[in-house]
Amino acid sequence: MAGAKHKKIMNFIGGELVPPASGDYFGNEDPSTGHIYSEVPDSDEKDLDAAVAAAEKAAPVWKNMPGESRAEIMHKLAALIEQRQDEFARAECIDNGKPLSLCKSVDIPRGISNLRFFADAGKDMTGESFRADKTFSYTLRQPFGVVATISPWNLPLLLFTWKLAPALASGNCVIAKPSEVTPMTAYMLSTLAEEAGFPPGVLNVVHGKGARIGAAITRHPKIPAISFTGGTVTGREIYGTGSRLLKKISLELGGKNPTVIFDDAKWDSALKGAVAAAFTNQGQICLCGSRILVQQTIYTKFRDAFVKLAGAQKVGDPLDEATTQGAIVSHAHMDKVMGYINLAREEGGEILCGGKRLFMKGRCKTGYFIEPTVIEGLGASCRTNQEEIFGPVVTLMPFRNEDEAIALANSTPYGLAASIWTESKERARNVAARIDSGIVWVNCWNLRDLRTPFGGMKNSGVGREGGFRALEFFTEEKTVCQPAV
Ligand code: TXE
Repeated sequence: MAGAKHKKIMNFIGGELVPPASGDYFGNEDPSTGHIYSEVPDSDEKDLDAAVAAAEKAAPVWKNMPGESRAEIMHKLAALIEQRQDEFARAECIDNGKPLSLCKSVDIPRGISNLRFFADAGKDMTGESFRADKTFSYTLRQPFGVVATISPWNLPLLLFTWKLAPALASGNCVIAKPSEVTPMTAYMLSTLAEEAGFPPGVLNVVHGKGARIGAAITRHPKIPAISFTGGTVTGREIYGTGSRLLKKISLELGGKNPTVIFDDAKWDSALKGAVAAAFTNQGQICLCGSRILVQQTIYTKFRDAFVKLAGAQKVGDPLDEATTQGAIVSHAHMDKVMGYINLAREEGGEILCGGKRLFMKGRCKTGYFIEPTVIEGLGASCRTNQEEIFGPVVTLMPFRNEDEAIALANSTPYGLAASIWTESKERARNVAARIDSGIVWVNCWNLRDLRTPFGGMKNSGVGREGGFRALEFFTEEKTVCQPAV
């Protein structure tokens, strides 16, 4: 139970920071110490009803505001966060356990650029026109009014804003639910909304547990569209309930992504790229490359070099700027990841490095750390190679030729991302076309142009986000038809 001395996070409803209607809170841990350091509102239907009522009231104001004015407010919010970048980065680091250096270089700057990008993109939304002998038609893209976003813990502010920004920019009022595991930076953002100029009710943040407030959002009759990022099991549940109620649902789910190394790849960049894809954010990114497929001709050499770099990762206090591997987000998640390492052993895998929970000295001695772990000797169809582990754990598998590489790459129920490393342009084109995933990186990993579509095939999701796709998701298209003159 959370103690009274901890900082209380508040919901943000109708322009006010408010406690949950029930008065109930639960504890929020710093995973690098395992200590509770703040309290999270355990919101329920009452809080959601209040948020929906506030959003409905604000909907005409926000919808009818000129796009330029909406963009100005969003830019102001981005600037306010930017002025407090260090504070946000430190808060994200403590809340999630990820290295401070990563929060400073990726999470917070990308959160800010999400707001800026969609503020501007919202102004460029256009319709189409059709002229025929007897008709002239054109389309309008109009906001739903009230929409919801549900986001996960792995990139808290980044994914919170990735959904919130297009929803707002396209003229909707939003009920945003951040992960209960990492609510802090979404809360901090909400404290700046009034100063940024958001009319009360346009942006509402309700905190709490997925099974309670998340499920309430999914079944709420006045929320016609929900954008979700999280686990595949949760996504399936939201899709089930939401689709029965004929809601529009966007799902960005898990991955089991291949990193494919051909023997003509540039050695250093392929090696470093594979390590970054494996272990960035302790492997807790849906885009991480957790299955490393290496052409047989270079397999042994690559394996040895990869294991050396994995072993050289600096696991430690996330607040230490030299740390490259921070804490795993929660005790429960650490147990899940350790469970998979044990499963890999049972399935006959050989642990080449790592494989254990790490106990730090000093401030982080009770924190949740796992050694970067590399496994070989497992077949493509075992559970270790089929299920999303979402931790600093990768497997290595050899392949002989392009066909075998593609078969292995496509051998899981997921299809989110892949990276391929080769100096042959023809091979890159060929393989990219045949891999079943929403994005294929060639000789790079995790580079993003925010205008491009983003999402997964198979169990990795439904629909595409990014650029105009996200703005389209949050709007209804209307055709206006009149006699041609
Ligand atoms: O995510 P959840 P969890 C994967 C990863 C991880 C697994 C489970 O493999 O081990 O998912 O993680 C809200 N109705 N990813 O359990 O539960 C929840 O409160 C409505 C992949 O932490 O999917 C949070 O805000 N909402 C991933 C959000 O859903 C519900 C990122 C995500 O939580 C709900 C995170 C419900 N019934 C985990 N239950 C990625 N693709 O980036 C939960 N939520």
